[in-house]
Amino acid sequence: MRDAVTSLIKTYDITGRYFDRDAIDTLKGYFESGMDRVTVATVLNANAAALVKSASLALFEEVPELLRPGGNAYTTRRYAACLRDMDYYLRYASYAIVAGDADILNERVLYGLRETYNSLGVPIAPTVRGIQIMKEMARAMVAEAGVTNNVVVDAPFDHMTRELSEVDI
Ligand SMILES: CCC1=C(C)/C(=C/C2=NC(=C\c3[nH]c(/C=C4\NC(=O)[C@H](C)[C@H]4CC)c(C)c3CCC(=O)O)/C(CCC(=O)O)=C2C)NC1=O
Repeated sequence: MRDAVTSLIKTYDITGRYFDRDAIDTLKGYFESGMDRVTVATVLNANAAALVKSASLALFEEVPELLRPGGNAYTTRRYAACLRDMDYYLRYASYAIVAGDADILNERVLYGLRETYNSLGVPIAPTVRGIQIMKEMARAMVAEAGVTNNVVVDAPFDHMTRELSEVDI
């Protein structure tokens, strides 16, 4: 698992180079946004349960057939699995925000996920929509806490969206 700093070191070490201008700019950007990252993680931690709950309600309002017989979130067990997945996405997003790197998402969340979803018939499009709804709600919450650096908030949610949506070849 890598963060912004270890990723950069790895890149430069492979070619045996000292940090150049670009590397220094990357490091500066990471450290300058450091307090924002910590604030965002704090807000997400404190509001995780409420955020998952309201995001899932919004999702089921948009896609009500998920909860109907034949829908993938139908039955208490699958409903609970769906909310648990949303909570995974949020918790790992908070880690990735602090790390400033998507590596943890690739390694712990996304690896093999599409295959699992496909084999269980979990629909990807509404899952992605759920991730986007959490992003929008997270943005609003952190804005109230004074953080307007949307890039920091958006990055992990958008990364998961991109990777999950990728079409099978
Ligand atoms: C930490 C990394 C991690 C992730 C991401 C993860 C996801 C994950 N979600 C699963 C199932 C599931 N995921 C969903 C989710 C949904 N169904 C819907 O209709 C909605 C669109 C959506 C919620 C937004 C459901 C309903 C199941 C159960 C499917 C089934 O067993 O039939 C499963 C299959 C095993 C199980 O049921 O626990 C995995 C592995 N597990 C992990 O360890």
